[in-house]
Amino acid sequence: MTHKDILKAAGFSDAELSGGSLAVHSPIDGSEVARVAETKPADMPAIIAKSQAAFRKWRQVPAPRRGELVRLLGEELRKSKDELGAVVTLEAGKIVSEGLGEVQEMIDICDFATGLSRQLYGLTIASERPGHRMMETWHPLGPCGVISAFNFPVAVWSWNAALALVCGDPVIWKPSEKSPLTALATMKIMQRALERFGDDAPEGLVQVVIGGAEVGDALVSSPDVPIISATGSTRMGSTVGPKVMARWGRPILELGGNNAMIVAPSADLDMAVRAIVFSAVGTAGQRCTSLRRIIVHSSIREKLVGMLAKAYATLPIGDPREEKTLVGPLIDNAARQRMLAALEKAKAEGATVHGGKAVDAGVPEGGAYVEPAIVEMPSQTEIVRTETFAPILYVLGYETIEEAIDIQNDVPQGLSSCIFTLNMREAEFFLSHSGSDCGIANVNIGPSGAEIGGAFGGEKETGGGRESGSDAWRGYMRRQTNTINYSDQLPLAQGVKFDV
Ligand code: UN1
Repeated sequence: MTHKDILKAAGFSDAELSGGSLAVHSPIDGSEVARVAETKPADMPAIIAKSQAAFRKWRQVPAPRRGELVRLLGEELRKSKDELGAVVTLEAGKIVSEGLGEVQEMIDICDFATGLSRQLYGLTIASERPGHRMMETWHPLGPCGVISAFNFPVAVWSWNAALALVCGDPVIWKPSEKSPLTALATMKIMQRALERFGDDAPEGLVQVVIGGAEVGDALVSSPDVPIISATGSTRMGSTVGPKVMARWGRPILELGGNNAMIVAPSADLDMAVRAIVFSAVGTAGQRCTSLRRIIVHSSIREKLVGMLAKAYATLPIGDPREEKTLVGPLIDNAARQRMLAALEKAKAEGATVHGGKAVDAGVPEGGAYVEPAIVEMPSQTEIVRTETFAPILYVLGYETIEEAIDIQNDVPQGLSSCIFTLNMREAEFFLSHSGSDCGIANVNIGPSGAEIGGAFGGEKETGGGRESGSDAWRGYMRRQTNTINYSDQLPLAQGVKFDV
């Protein structure tokens, strides 16, 4: 299928794809596939006002009914899985199964949120006063701005949107400027769900805004958008977070990662190698959760590096639409330049680099293809502590498990982590309060490819936010503590006497 056919199949008309001011390029071959219209910054106040008006209606719709909308979205996504997955491949350069996997992640969170719509539970709390009852009620909070990144152009929106919608919050989505088409294609699917749902859904319940910093800033700065869920770089988060806080909004931040795997002497190395390769080179190393560091016991370091070098030598790099391909392109040439520069820096810091060259033969012309790199480091230098969004895997050695955990934690980021070991003491120590300091810590499984059922996010420069499963829904609601007196007395808490 040509680029045009893919976009047609996703429901785009020629008019939608031309005449706009934002040029969209496919990382597959660097070609321009569309020029989409951008939202005027001057229109943002009206868009936000529409969302506020939708909020006043939507919060009155019972939560299980709100869940029905999300259920329908899940149904529509099932029907359009192939078409949307293909747009993800076209616009983000993901291999076919990862493009489809991303849509599956959307379907999964819709199922999760539908069930959740009947489970927005609050506590009942024992009151210290006779004839009193205490409880917690969870109420909708208001419009939720979602700022998403190119690397998970649709799944991350759905984690936020599915929860926000069942929680009673309208959604305004600002996708990455690099991936507006996947967002617009998703909105077409959302529209079909809204039409089937009927009049209970107010106009403006789910909106998308296309554009750059100015459009994003309108959301970030508006006190009428109480929740801002932003995914992207730590640099972006360090501007967005304080701005949202300064106007007393609630930021949910999912920023950079620098995810490590500790490989202990007892590790099942065949399994470890499979996990390493998937998480280090999958999505061409462009996941927040991509594996960036291996911390391997010195007794098995040489053996593991040998096994990895062998596996890396067979990696099919190329057109992500071809079934055999495992490593597609980087998002653009600037990303490739950043990778090459990071490798140069690593060399200057004492690295031995395997692979990591630009690939131009046997791949579509115009795309930024690279060989994934294995980089042996003498120690955890500055470049190792920096997140480079590319398939670079740094290898570090260790002697004791305490040392391994110190190295693992000694980076500014705190998203995902894992250990490969068959030693129960090591595994439990890794998961303990003295172990990994990350939001995600796994045993005998890589750091990426998390299921939607768990809370997703991490500490330190990762931003502290949690999205997706578990009780992440609480981030989209306001908690109200209620004390009810059903007695004919007015006793004060803490036994205070204040008789008049
Ligand atoms: C991201 O890279 O921003 O765990 C999200 C994973 C995916 C989500 C990654 N479920 O790799």
